[in-house]
Amino acid sequence: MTTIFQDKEQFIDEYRLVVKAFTGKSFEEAGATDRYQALARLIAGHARDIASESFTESSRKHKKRVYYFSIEFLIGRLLDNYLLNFGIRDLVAEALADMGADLDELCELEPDPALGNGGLGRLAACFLDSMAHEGIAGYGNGMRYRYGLFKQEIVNGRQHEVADEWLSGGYPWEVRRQDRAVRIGFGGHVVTREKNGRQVYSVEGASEVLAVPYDIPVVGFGGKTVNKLRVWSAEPAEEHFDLETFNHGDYARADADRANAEAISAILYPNDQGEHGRLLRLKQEYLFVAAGISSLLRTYREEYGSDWAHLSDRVAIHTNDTHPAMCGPELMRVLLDEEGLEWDEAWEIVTKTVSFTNHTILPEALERWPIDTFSRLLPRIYQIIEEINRRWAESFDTAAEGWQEHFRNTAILWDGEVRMANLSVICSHSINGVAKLHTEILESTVLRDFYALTPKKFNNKTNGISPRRFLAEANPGYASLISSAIGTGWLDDASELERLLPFKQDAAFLEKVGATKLENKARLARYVKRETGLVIDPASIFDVQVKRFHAYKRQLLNVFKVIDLYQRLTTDPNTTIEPTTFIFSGKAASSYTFAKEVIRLINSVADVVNKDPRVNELIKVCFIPNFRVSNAQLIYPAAEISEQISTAGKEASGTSNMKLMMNGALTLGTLDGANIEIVDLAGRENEGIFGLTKPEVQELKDKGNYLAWDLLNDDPERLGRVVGSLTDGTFSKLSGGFESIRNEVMINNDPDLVLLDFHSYVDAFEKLNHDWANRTLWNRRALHNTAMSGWFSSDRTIREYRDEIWGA
Ligand code: 8GP
Repeated sequence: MTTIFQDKEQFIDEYRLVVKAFTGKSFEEAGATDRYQALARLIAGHARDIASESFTESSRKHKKRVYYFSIEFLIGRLLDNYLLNFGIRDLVAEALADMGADLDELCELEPDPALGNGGLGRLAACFLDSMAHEGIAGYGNGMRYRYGLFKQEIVNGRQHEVADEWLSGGYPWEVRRQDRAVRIGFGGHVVTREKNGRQVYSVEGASEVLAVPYDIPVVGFGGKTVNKLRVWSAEPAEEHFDLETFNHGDYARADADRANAEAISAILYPNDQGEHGRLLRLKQEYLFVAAGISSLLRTYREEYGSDWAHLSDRVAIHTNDTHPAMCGPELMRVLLDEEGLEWDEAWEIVTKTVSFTNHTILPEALERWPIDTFSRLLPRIYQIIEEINRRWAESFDTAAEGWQEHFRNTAILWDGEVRMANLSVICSHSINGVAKLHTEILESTVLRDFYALTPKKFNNKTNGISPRRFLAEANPGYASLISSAIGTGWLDDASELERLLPFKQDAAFLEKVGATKLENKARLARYVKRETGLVIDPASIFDVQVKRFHAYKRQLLNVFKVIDLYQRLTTDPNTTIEPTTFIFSGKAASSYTFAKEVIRLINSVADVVNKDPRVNELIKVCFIPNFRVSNAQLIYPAAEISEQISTAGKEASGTSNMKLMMNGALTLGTLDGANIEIVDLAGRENEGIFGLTKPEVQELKDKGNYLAWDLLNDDPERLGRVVGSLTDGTFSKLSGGFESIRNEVMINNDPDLVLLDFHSYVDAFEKLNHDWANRTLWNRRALHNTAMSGWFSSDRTIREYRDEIWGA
């Protein structure tokens, strides 16, 4: 463990100096926000010192550098996390208490950067954490969105999107690196010249913007390695402030260049549905790719000169989904046009350096760009892609039967579009999925033609999560209980959590497991009360589904269960249930109407159920607005039931399933994504598994005879009543009925099989719900889940990437 302060006194001295330098005030005079800012600056300063040592050390040892390209990094708050990773959380808390301040209160003041949508973005952040922990010289490369995604507010049950001004108070963790800014060109046309008997290409007439990097330190647990995350901001390449126009009063036009350039890094697209084809998004993708490649090559040149043949021995470029797919062509462009390499030479370097992870099989999420738009915005990159595509076509044996079919499925350019997934695969030496089933689906369906050609390129890397952030930091009570039993080694090596298994027989310990859960539930209840006014009972079961809203994740199935329970409790005296609070949280993409309607339905059901004295002692429905890393850290530790109920085959992995498991929740889930591995590790008897399996879903599709109406007609009492309630006024008081949801289920024939899985789901829920009555048995299963969750540490995942993909 590297200590940055010898003792409290040293910390206090340094802290006072920073407060004074930063605010001009003494610590006593400074307000809470200034105190937070100064504390973060102090820690960030130390982190940067160690980062430069880590960098020098990796140069000295010729460590391979891993660049993780991701258009999202959902890093969450950093102060608490870095204090923990530096091993000084208690020291700083005590020192602050001596000074009359409270560390938790200061941590609460940190803005939560909204630099991601969901799973993919948070995974990237856990990977940074684990790369630093494993001592890998690993760097994030992404975008600095001024307004991030959006802030979600709920008005009359509906989601409203508001700009998230997370940077407005200043972000103490970042440092602007003007000296490393890169000019990025868009548009123009390709010019060809002859030079020394060779064709040389360049782009003329492009309009340029400046990509300016901001560096954020990434502190690994133990504090020995500090890496960095570099995020790019778009600015005008030249100051073109038009004074004359300004003096005529046209202020907006006077600064139009700035506004146009800055638009590129203004917002993150919530692009999980129907948001493709936006020019600004394509600009974002190229900007962070081109700037990142330029920046890493500059470092390489400084260390190794122009020894390009060995680039792949020293550098790995990992592309997180298809958003950085232009890494391949951009690296080709630099090697060909700027460094003068021949195509074959450059291509070998590129394909040995670049690797690719796919995160979703949903066809609507696979990126495609109209060739027209693409080639106009990025003419030289397009030309290179054309050549890659031409050579790809040429590589087929046209005498072989069925080659046309293989080519059609693998071509990069097809039907007037650039297919980014195929581009990513062709440019990469490794392609991985994010859970066992997901990788199998990639190999057998989505990318099957590629798999047939180069099976060795494919591999699985089941996702993971940071045990520091999602157990130690999020759940301090449980974490210290665990450490009291098995020591603190699990923070370094989460497989040590298995040493908790013998404590399953220790009744007193199990009681403490239950007691920490109860405290966490009380903490969440206070947060909910503060944020929404709703009172929820910590003595009830907390049943939790928190994730992005998407049809395949089936929040609708969950709310159908709640409606069914509500209807049975109010009509059938034989219905029994342990008191339960149904907790939902998550954002829907702003243009995703169906998902937003499901949010409105949940809030409308909440409005009715929570006000109905016949049931509101037994069930409550709670929607927590604006799901983000910081409130996620309050929700996971409070959960008893983890809802992971996607239609089998649709969820690539899921990661909230792992976070909830580690915090001792039991999974109520389908055999989908990483749920399958959870069951393999923890045993089916410790979870609540239900529903169709992937092969069963497949069989149903192949037969093509599923009819939602049949199910409804067979079960008017329950399913019929649930579906009927969408349009009969039961839940329409808040803001109207739910015809569109009913149509999705009945007219669109229930594409996500909500009705089909309904009964097995409700039965599995009720079984778990009744199991809760025996608290000793329940706590034993909870502890068992935590004990078996160590394999889901992102440290394990990252070691697999290191050994099997990056060779770092
Ligand atoms: C998610 C997958 O849906 C989830 O199953 C998986 O656990 C996670 O990635 C990490 O691998 N996919 C996305 O978040 C995603 O595709 N986001 C795009 C909107 C950018």
